[in-house]
Amino acid sequence: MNRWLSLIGALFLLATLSGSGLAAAPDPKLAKELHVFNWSEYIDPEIYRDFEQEFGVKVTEDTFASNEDLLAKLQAGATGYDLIVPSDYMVNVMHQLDLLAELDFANIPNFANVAETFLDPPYDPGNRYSVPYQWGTTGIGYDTNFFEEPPDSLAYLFNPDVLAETAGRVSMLNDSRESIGAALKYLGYSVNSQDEKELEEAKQILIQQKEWVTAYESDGFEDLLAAGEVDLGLGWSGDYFMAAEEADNVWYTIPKEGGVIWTDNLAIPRTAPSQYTAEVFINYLLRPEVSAKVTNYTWYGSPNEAATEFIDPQILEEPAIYPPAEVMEKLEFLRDVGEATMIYDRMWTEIKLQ
Ligand code: SPD
Repeated sequence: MNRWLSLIGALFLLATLSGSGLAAAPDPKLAKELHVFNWSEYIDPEIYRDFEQEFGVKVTEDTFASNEDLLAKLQAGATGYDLIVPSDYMVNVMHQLDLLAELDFANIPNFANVAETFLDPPYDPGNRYSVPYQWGTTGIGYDTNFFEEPPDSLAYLFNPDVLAETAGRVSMLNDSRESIGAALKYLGYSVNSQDEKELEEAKQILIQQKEWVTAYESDGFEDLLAAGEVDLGLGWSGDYFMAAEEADNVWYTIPKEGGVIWTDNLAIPRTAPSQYTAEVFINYLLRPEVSAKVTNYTWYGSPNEAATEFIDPQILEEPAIYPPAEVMEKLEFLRDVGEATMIYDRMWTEIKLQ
């Protein structure tokens, strides 16, 4: 009798556990480890730990500071990464170079949560190689102790008279496309110009600006501002807003001339050791609560529509994070500039060596 009671008890316990999801059988197709190559400070580290707990997959992360660094690393033969985070134009570049794996959306059903505006982007028609992760803008971070009014024009970064007047110490992104793009925009040109004359003008503007530039920095530019080491800088919206959570002298504005808007994406290198595990992780990141957790940490926009109700209202209501239509109209996506990429790279080296 006692044996029967224990057996019934055990069966009851098993049924309860599986009903609560706790006893889900481990998926034998999952790898033990997942290697992510990401921008720094671009995910709440708790998300890696939560995924590890639920799926039994240990996630390790390396970081890069620009799309060009990411590309160089893959081209140099780094084959250990399962998941990478290229921006829009870089998805296109990498696909052309046959560096990306085609995604199996049967493993990513939560892709249905992505807002329609982010589907079928020009850099990846049909989303065959990429899933949008976060989006944001490139603009001006500034020290509110130094500027009473927001320095809301690219003239604050590039016009020598304005710079002389404010005597601002400036940091610029160590990123050829972004910094040259900002100079092009200041001159009234497209951030994707392939015109050699326009590019030469932008180069001269960036050389002239060097008198005020104290750092070319893409990783930690917000810390320079928070520490009072620079007075303003060109940088990415969310990084400045993250710093503003701790440092009340930091704020961010989108220049009135406009600037760059971008979408960073989840993609899988063709050489990934475990494509399936990476797809399961992408699907996990697309859960509404998890996508919202990313945005509540990074202060960047989420392409996940189903996540909106879980995002901190302070983020949703901040016009420099979710800009109104009239500001959006002035923003431009960086595009693959094809052979002109070589001109951008050469110019960037020359500017920094001057
Ligand atoms: N700290 C994460 C920053 C991510 C920025 N990605 C922007 C790329 C725009 N070209």
